[in-house]
Amino acid sequence: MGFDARIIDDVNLAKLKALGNAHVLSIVTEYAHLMQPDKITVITDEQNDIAYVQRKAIETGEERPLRLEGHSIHFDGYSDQGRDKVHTRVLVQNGNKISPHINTLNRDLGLAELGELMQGIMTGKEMLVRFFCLGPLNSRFSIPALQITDSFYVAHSEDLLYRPGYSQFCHLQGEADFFCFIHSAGQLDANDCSRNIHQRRVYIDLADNRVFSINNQYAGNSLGLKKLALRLAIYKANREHWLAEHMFIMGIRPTGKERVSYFTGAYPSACGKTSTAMLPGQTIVGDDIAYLKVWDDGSCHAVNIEHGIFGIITGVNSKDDPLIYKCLTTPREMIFSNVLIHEDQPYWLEMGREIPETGFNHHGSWKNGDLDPDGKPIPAAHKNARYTIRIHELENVDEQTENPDGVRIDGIIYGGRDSDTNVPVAESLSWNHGVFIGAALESETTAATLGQEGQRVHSPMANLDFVAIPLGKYIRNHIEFGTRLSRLPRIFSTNYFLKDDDDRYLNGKLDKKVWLLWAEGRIHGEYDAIETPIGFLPQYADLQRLFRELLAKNYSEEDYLKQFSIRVEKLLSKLDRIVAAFRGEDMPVEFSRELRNQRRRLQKCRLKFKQDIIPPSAFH
Ligand code: OXD
Ligand code: MN
Repeated sequence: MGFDARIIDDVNLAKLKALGNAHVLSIVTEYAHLMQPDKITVITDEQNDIAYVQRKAIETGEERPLRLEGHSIHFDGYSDQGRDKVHTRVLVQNGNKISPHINTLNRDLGLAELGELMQGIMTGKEMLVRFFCLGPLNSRFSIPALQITDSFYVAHSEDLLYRPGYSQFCHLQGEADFFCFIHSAGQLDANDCSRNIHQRRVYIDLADNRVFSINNQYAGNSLGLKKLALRLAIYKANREHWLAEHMFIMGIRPTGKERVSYFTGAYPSACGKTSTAMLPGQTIVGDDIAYLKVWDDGSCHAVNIEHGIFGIITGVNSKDDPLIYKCLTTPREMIFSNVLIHEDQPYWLEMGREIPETGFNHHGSWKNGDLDPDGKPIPAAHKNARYTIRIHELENVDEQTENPDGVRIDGIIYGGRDSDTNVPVAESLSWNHGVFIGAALESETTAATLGQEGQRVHSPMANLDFVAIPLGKYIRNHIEFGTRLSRLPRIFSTNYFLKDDDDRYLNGKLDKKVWLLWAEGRIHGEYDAIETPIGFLPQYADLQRLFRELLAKNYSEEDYLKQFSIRVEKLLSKLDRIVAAFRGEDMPVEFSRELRNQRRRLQKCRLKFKQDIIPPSAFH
């Protein structure tokens, strides 16, 4: 199969050939034949090529310029506003099931269906061939990634979010060791949104390190390097004994001390990963996806595989998020998605400013009170509206962000959206207990995925949506990772979302700073803790001092008791749910042992104290 000279000119062909990689050539040829674009454009790491993508995103109408220089708006279709879990499937051979929780499809059937749906899907369009690097350049963590797309918005977003990788492909010396993503937004409607949403498909082909995504634009579905690459990486990491995680990475810097300790944290989508990594006084390495490896000295190192943020904009305001707010309101290259546009300016929910009564949004022309075809009020902006920026735009970006060796990780946090069970912060009793805590993570669903919000779901390591291997294997990989480390990071749990009986949050938005600095202090032996059935809890006096020093807040003993008492019945019911959630999975014995021990400890304390809610002081 060769190239049709009518769709690729000599300049573009030369750029492809210069890579000296027959695998790339054959993939591009194969999908050009299938999708039949009018034109193929190859984008290298050259500034001219990159600028072309940004310019065309505006010229084609997929993005529209806004008032401030460099700002643009992209709209996804009204029913393309979150990750589509139903139509995202892992292709498996011979109808194998990976896990009851993972949506699979027979590979032959899936590929055949794609073959039909993708036939001629790029007719009349330009096919972009792009090269990126997942992770810092020239790093042993990093994975080259090939992206084929007909969406200038997708290609432009990836410019902001990922490092350029044409040079990395040259270093491959002809090898096939790269990930490959093939995307088409399909036909577009009058608003330049994907028209054939009913044919939206995201199929993951582990056998070929390839993901297909068609008839969609929402970045969580369309951008290969984001959540699609995470699935391929989890599969690869499991075979190669490292970890690919849904985690932020941040530097925690206690005031008045000359040190920084790096933490990673896994929280489900829209549960505070970005706001944690952006806490005042700390530094951000990444806010969404990290690769973790056992380093030569036996410690754990991690890199951010991205170099940008695709952040939820709802609730971002000048008081709570001053650094992000400043970025969003000053000139720079960035993309808003699914906010309200009024007189060429963006408005979003809970931004701390009045929102106009009219404008243009993800539904089209909008005025307050408009209803959608289902009779539901159309909000001014979508709750899952986003901003896309380069991480280096932020003042608090950590100086190690591009270090090819990553940063040494001393703490790992697992956090969910849990209104009634877990304490705000606890340290695990051991590595395996920490893995158990991560594996048992539950969270209430949010607008980041399509479907009902507020449902409690189980999400091991906040990664369930992306795990493409049996859950038992995934958890075993975490347990074994610990056995290879001679310097183990400590593992913590957090819960920012605890509520009282009247449905009011028990904590303020910034209280997380206290939890994190306590955790950091624990690593340096600065705080004693109370050993309880669920882990080590902070002592009241330490928190009281931290609240005063960090937030100038008077933290009362009454608040401490409400927040840190052990809710035995709720914790036991959670264990029952976890048992049910892992039914049918081949779980490692270490996990079963931790579960059994946790249950025993809770039952013992129920017997001993004969009450359901036990204050931490009872364990002194
Ligand atoms: C994200 C997500 O956008 O996890 O990061 O949905
Ligand atoms: Mn995420």
